[in-house]
Amino acid sequence: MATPLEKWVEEQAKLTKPDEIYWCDGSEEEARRIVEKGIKQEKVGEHHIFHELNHKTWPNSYWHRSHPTDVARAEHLTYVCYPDKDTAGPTNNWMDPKEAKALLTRLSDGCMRGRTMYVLPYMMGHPDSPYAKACVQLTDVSYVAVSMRIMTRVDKSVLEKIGARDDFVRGLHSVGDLDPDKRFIMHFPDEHLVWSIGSGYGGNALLGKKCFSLRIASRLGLQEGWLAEHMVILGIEDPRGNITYVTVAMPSACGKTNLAMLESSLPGYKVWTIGDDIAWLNIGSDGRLYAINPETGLFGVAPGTSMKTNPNMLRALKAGKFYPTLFTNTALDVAANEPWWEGLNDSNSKNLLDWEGKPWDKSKGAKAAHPNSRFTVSIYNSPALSKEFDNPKGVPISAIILGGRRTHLIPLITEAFNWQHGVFLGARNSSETTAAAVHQVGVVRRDPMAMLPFCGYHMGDYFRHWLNIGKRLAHPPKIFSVNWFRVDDEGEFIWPGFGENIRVLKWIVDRVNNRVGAKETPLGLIPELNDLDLQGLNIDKEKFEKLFEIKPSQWQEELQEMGSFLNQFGKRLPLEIQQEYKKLEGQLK
Ligand code: GTP
Ligand code: SPV
Ligand code: MN
Repeated sequence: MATPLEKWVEEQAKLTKPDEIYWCDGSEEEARRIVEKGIKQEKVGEHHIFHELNHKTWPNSYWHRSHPTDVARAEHLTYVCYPDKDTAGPTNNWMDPKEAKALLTRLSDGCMRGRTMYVLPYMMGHPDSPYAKACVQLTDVSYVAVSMRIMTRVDKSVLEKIGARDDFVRGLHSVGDLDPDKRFIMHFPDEHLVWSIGSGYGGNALLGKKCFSLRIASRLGLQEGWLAEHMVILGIEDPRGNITYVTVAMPSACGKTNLAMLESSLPGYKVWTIGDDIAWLNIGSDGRLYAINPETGLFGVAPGTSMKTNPNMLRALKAGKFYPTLFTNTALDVAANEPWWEGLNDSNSKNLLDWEGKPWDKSKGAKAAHPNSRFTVSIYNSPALSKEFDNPKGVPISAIILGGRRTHLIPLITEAFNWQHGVFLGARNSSETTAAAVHQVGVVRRDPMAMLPFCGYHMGDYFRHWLNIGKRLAHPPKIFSVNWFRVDDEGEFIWPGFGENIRVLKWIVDRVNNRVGAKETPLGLIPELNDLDLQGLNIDKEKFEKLFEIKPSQWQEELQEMGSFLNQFGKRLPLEIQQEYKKLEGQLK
């Protein structure tokens, strides 16, 4: 008798009609064969899926260009499908599940003709972890198949784990004909199903990532009493050798990967990587919050990454330990056969192909690499990988940090007065939009807990869930907000960022360990001037003070926007959040 998994694969094949079905085992040898196929046979439009880069300088690395209309997450084409719209809430696109499936069935009929259907059994989380989930993704493109091997634990042993069970997580993915009018990323949380067609890019196509591990997992977390968050997990080692574990939520392209890989500028301090994008947070039997990273790879923004800003990332990209490393929509230095992007170095090469594969003419002013060009590399290639990475229990979290990209208003660092106030800090989080999703870049939008595009259900219920988790914690983490992006009158970033962010992390570690006091402001607690270690940093006092400036007159518009954003959650907005809002409004009058 066929198992539920076999039956499901057969049904999807009947609909999508691939030429062949290939069950992946997750081995390196297999990945090499799939990459080879992407170099020689498979295409995106006119060009092949992969181009082999110079393996002397960039070991095991390949260049990939996606379709020019398909370079970022498509939030406007992303839906969550519950029988009733209210469960999705006002911040998600919604479609009735029956209607959505009818539409997708029409679009998927024969969509894999002429192609191979790869069956990818994979785990999100370490297989021994009680929090891990067994999943299967189907895809018809080699780029997605090998990306999944980097980003998740693809392994044939997952098939044994699933066995005759029916509760595995399902993902059906096809690039279709890459027509943006036929592109949809649909979620059916009640069935643990993601169905995505028409895109081969990142979060639209690697269904274990944003689709399952955030949108659907956040819903599971609500039902089961845990949190799925858009967060980095890192360990901060201090000169005494103690390691403090923290998570950091920031919207897309706001610095999570950079924080996860941070090389400290302060002697004696070191950052250990556990995750750069997603954290699953569970309450341990000791009443503390424990975090695991369900992923095994880094899918990071290339532009701005250099030996100066993020040396550990460059080391990981050149390690070549785990096969393969991918570069998507960067430029190509033809003579050296190496990837290139703005900020990597001052390339003098006259022979660059841009991300669309066209000869690059610097004088025309266009960027050579797409602003959302990325690398995909195994976390096991990171020179700073924490020894706790594979710990099935996860690591105990002492601080939760929330951040965004704000050129004005938001201080460098603020500490919440308590958990409830911290949830409010998260609820009022906002950021200037980036190229990580298809939309206008650089406009301020509200982005609670950096989860606006990823919370798979009503955000009013989500805030309530956070408040409830806090009540269940005997030792709740302290909550902080950070902003590296405040600018001076000339529009230049005041804070040097990157490796210097360790100074802010150090203050957080000191606060968590009750080593320093803090100053009260209407927004929360901020450092006493002498407690933020600025030794060796060339920053003038006036500018430094601007990083903490709070002018009530400048806050009125912000308060209004915050208020109307929160109001849309209606009766589902917890009273506690309304009270915190009122308090802040009163203090900034
Ligand atoms: P996703 O993978 O989209 O979720 O994004 P992320 O939050 O991991 O973003 P990432 O670390 O890849 O950084 C995005 C951009 O922000 C890159 O261009 C970085 O160079 C830049 N960046 C990161 N940290 C800092 C910082 O401390 N200061 C400044 N000015 N820029 C930064
Ligand atoms: C993000 O956009 O937040 C990312 C990249 O981390 S993607 O995988 O495309 O979601
Ligand atoms: Mn992300």
